[in-house]
Amino acid sequence: MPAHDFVSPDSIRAQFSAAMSLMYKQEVPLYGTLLELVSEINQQVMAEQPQVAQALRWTGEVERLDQERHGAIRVGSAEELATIARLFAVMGMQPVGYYDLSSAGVPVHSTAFRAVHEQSLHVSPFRVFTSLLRLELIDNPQLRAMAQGILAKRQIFTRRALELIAQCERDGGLSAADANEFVQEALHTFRWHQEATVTAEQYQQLHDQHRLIADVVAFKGPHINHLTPRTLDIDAIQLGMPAKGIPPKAVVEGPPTRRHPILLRQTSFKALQEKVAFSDHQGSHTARFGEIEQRGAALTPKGRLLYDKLLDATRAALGGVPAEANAERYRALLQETFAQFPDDLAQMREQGLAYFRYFATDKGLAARGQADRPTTLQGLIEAGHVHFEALVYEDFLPVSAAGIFQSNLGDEGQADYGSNANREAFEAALGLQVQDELALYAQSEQRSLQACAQALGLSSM
Ligand code: OOG
Ligand code: NI
Repeated sequence: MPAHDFVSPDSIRAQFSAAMSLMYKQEVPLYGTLLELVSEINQQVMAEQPQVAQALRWTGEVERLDQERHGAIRVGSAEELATIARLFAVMGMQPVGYYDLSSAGVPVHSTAFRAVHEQSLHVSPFRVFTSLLRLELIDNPQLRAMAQGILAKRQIFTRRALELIAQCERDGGLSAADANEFVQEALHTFRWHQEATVTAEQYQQLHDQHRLIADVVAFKGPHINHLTPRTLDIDAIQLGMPAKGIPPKAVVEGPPTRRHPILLRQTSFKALQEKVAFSDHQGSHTARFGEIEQRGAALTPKGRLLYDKLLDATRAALGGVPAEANAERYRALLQETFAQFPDDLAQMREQGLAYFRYFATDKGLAARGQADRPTTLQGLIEAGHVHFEALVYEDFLPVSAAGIFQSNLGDEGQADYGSNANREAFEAALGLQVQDELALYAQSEQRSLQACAQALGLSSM
């Protein structure tokens, strides 16, 4: 088939993201309710805060907002992870970043599969936080062997999905008909299966070691455990959830409320109790939950260092884990500590704290031929020839992710695995190196500077 008859990976991803959302709405009806709330709040923000709406129009995010979401899965073996990477590659999703969750008492390490170029992200920003279970952190050798044995027997991909992945790798793409079929086949991997692959007693043993281990090992596949829409005002969501019958977790993870949001703020609601058919009798399992997020500026290494420092200082001042009892104090401490992080785009830019996108303004375009116009970036900005907006953060935060895991695993989910980051082992399992998210933001910023210079007829700025 000639290459021009292939559908773009970006459109396969957009299609898959929509199909996944539809499936999850059927599986977890509260997700549908949440989508309604998010849509109401987003419309309200767009109407009442024209500066927010205007910024989203500059960056084009306004067009991707309604379909923006991330999901999360947990796989059990290196083979599963490597094949998931091939499946996501068909949709133009690559592994970005390494997250160690062992230091937070969760025996997994993770990456985010997502598109990497701003044009692709514009078509579909769909991302999947993907965790690999670390059986090597389980100290009970019998249990480890049992888990390995169970995982070795399962096949989480349909035969047809595997064929289409191989075909895409061989030919360099998929036709529209094959892409449709691929989306349907790939969905099966992420579906909830009521039938467990283990006996009730095996489930209990796995569960006693860590609830997450049971969630990964006892089922036929890596069911999607949440799907997260993007809101423009997470505080309004947190306040609005109870009235819709959705009980939120105690605190919002991430930075505090700001005029100019940075990184990522997230909240979630508790997992569902679901009926499970073990190979011998009936039981139940809590796996799936809901989550909402608000995205803000991607930070430079300097900005990220400041964020991490201020978050650590807040937690140290709290003297414990944020929970129901100290939620209000945590919120106040966070707000107070983060007063040190400038809440002004121009200052954030001048201090090199965040990445930006640059746009030639009408005034700048009109001044193209003029000999006396400024030629430095700063000069062009001051003259109103160049406009800038923050580059949106496309990734995740390890401390927040740990908070999301914990809030859904319950207190018995706490365990101590020390600090065991092992990026090499993760990449060996993946069969690829994960990309450096900071380099991706820097490249995106650079491309926007070049395009801006070109539009203004300057060789550089
Ligand atoms: C993933 C938790 C992390 C996020 O948004 O930070 C996450 C999981 O529970 O599998 O999804
Ligand atoms: Ni999530």
